[in-house]
Amino acid sequence: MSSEPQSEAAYDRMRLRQWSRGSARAAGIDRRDLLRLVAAASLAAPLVPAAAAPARAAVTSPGVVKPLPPELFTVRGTNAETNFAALRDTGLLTPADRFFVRNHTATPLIDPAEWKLTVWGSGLRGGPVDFSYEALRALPAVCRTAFVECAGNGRSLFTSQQGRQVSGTAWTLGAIGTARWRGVRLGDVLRRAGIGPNAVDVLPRGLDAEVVSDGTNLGRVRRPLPVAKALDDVLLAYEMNGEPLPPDHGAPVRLIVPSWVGIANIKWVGDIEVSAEPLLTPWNTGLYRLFGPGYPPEGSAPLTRQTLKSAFELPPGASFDAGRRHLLTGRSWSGGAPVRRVEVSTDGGTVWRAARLRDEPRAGSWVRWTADWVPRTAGPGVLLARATDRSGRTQPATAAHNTQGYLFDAVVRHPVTVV
Ligand SMILES: Nc1nc2c(c(=O)[nH]1)N[C@H]1C(S)=C(S)[C@@H](COP(=O)(O)O)O[C@H]1N2
Ligand SMILES: [Mo]
Repeated sequence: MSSEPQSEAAYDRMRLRQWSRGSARAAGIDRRDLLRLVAAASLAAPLVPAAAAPARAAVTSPGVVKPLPPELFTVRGTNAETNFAALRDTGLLTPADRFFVRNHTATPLIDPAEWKLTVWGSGLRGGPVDFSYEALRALPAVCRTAFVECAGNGRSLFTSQQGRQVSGTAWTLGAIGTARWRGVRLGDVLRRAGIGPNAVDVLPRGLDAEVVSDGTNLGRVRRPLPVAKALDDVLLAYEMNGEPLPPDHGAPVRLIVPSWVGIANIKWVGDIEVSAEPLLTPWNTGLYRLFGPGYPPEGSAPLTRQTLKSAFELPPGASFDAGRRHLLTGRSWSGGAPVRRVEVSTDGGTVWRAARLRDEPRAGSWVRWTADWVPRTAGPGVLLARATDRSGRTQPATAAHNTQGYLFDAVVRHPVTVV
């Protein structure tokens, strides 16, 4: 990979130096509003305590088009979390009917015939270039299996497992899905648009409504990508699992940024600014950085790769018959490297044994695994799964706290009942 987190951190320090000298640009937002967001992000006091927003089944969400039956989804505001138990009978790929939805506002309905993508900015050799849907589909197509996972996936575990307050959507572990994406390389489009050697940031922007947060208009959803990542493995995708993209997942065209935080995967993309100067938006300043004690006042570098997690394909509190053999199933994934090993504990974390991996581990994807279990005694129990990836990272016992609850990576204690 050409863009490691270290180089992104170094790049971000440069971007922030330029910002303080006035040479990094606040793209589409008032500079004072941006500074206010950064200040608010470092406050430990949560805007929406996860504990005050318990998991609650609902059938509709304002702004999600597809049906959200409670056996498949838990609705959280404008978002829908996949119930992990609903993945048990699915393959490696997550069917669109059970793929989580994270909407800042609402799903727009866009006619591909009316749609176009405009590429523009100071990092191009010439003026703006438009691509129709037809023109994009006529470019060489590539396919890739990749997960999309919200940076805040697992956030509620900071509260339920570690007793800490965090702000944001109270996801459990279901803000992730894996699909086979088909589209064109972003790099091909940028080269056709005439990207120049001075380009440093690439800023895709969604066509969904402007986001208003605490009375501040943040503008439309947009987050700069360093040019090195944009030219590496990023897709402009128009198909998901062999079908045209569904409305909720970005139709007609979205970005797929393998292994990176979900916010990088801009849906309903309408324009892409290619900039010769570093860009700052709410989504790489006050949001999607780590804030709190131990982090600088402006937060960590913007988040890039996802972390390491595991989940059982079981509802919370699932019940098992004592003395019978059960097949436990689950999935593990990492944005850092392919998963190498998964271990399971059925006694609260004393004894660990290897789970059987059902997939060839691949970067940017998850692996399914199984383990047998014969519970002996009736009563409450806890199941644990712990993954290690090829970079050598193993899920820790506790996750490092940050005010917005990003990148939860600790081993999750899954409650069960033996009857
Ligand atoms: N235009 C636009 N793109 C967006 C978002 C959004 O609200 N608007 N949400 C982002 C976030 S935070 C995530 S986690 C992913 C979720 O993708 P999905 O809804 O297809 O699962 O989309 C990202 N892209
Ligand atoms: Mo997200």
